[in-house]
Amino acid sequence: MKYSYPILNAEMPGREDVLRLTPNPASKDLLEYLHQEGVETWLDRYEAQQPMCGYGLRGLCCRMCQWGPCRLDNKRQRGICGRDLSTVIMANLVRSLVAGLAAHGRHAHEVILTIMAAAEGKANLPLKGEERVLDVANRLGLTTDGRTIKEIAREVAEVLLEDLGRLTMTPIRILTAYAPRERIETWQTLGVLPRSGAYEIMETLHMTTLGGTSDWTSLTEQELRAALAYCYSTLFGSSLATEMLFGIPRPKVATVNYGILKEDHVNILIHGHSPVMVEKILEKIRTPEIQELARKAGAKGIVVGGMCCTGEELLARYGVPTVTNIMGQELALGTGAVDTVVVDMQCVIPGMKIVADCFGTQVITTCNSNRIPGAIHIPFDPENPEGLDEDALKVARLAVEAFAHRDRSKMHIPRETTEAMVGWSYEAIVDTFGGLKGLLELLREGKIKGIATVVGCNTPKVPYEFNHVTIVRRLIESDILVTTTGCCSHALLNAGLCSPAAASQAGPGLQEVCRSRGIPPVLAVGGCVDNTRTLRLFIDLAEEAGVAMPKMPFVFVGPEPGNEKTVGQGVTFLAHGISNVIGFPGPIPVPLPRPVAGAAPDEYDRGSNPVADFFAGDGLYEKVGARIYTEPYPKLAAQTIRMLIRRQRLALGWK
Ligand code: BF8
Repeated sequence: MKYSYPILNAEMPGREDVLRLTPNPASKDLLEYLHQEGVETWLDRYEAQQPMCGYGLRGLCCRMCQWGPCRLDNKRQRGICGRDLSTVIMANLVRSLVAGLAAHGRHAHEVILTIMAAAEGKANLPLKGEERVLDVANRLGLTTDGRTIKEIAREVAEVLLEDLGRLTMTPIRILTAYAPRERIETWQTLGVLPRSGAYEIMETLHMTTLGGTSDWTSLTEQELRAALAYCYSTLFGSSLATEMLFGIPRPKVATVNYGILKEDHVNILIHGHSPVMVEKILEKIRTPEIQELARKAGAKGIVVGGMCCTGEELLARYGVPTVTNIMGQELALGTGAVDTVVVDMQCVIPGMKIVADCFGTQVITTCNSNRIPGAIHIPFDPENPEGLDEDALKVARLAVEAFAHRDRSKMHIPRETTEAMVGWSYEAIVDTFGGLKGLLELLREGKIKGIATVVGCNTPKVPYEFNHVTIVRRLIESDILVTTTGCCSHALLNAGLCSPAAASQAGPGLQEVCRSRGIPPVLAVGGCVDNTRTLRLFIDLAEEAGVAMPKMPFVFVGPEPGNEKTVGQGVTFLAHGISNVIGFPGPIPVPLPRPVAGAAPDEYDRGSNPVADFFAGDGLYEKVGARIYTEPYPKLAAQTIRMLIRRQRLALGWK
């Protein structure tokens, strides 16, 4: 590895490391091609940022007022206002968690308002997820008899909206409806039950501004409180609302990877997180009018490909092929074969537009929160949804018309395509195993040793997608079933690990389980907000086993942490008693072992700081029964996960 960071006890890759280790040949091919062509990507900008700031890397820079910025270290243990080191680290952490909460919250808000518009007949959208509407209504104790599905959906949407924005101390109703009793009691004892997503954002910013709390432990409590708001108001809010609108996904076979793009077809990429407008755009693309328009433009057909979480929504529901994730978005456009990219909200990096401009790719933005200079803007507004059909048709027309302007001399499409079985909603997983009892039995008898949910973003701090794929290969070899979402799932989909054929790479127990059911050892459950599907599975399996969640053989793994949204995912699972294994040190100083002066040469002080000790030692563990393990080397990370699962099984008396 090219860049050594002794302060983190870790290294970061250089260009050669990325090209050598990135597992998808298509990514390597495009990274090399774009470099040769002089097209700038994240890899160039990442190298230009080296060496990175040691204060920022460890969360030691305080920028929460205009007295500073203050950089803290062993010599300067307080900022100008007197704020101490641990308070600065925790304030930075909890602020990034609520930034992620805000992002998922805005996503949930759009989908919930769309349900209201659909229920009131303002938007031409059928409520395809009747099963989910009734299920959530029943859990909330709402009256369903004698009411239309639209009336019930409207009332459920009102509850979801209130959970997002309530300011009074009424517990989040979705939390009360879905969280296990044992956990609710734990959170009540800890005093970390949240009010709503919006309230916890306000309270976090309030607590951490100049002259706010100087007790870092109160920020660890706020971290848990905000994570629970993040989980039950924004993740559940987005995931359940999307299922109410568009239905619960079911397993299906699809083809993914860069090779789905075709030279002689119109190629349209959809990108972002909220699937509302793209559902309509997809509907329009499939109409005879738009298909005919493509033929007239000289195309043999239309390919729609997905990126990031919007891509995963369409993949799960309709088998629409996906191409790549956040760090692949520039590469996908670098094929020179994309006529239009339609983006909604989040994880759309500005670098994408730079590459789009190099290849003449048309960019269409559809969300007022995510504007890009030079893009065509056709926004969806759920409070004024009447124009949705017309706008979606406009986008479809523009996307197809762009085919005529493509510069064919610049096309470079890798040939790789990969088969995958997708659509693993909570219900699909449970049904596949013949109910919770069936899956629990496989866990008890050890054919499946444990379940790891391996999720999250990419980061340039590890070789692109290398940690995701290496860890998961090792886990399935050890009979650990994997669920996945987000950018990680794109890496695993493209690596073939979500195909039933990947059963051959699994250990004997998992292999038998997969082969007898015709399923893959890695289940792609959807976009990041659909981590709720795995969480519900963990909750219900623990309940079925009659065991508290922290005792179950489950692990949360984030091999390539990147976005602020990822912080809340990890803390959500921690709050439920599920330990985290993280693939690169987060913004907390890493305790570094040092020889003890005057002692024997093999005697080391293991090093410590209060915040790292809290998360990785006993502080958090004593509160919720889980801790964070950080391991940047993926084979060692897999070993840690296996060790955690083995320990849990031994304690449960499962062989
Ligand atoms: O929500 S995994 S980079 S795409 S934040 Fe973004 Fe991270 Fe990718 Fe979807 Ni999730």
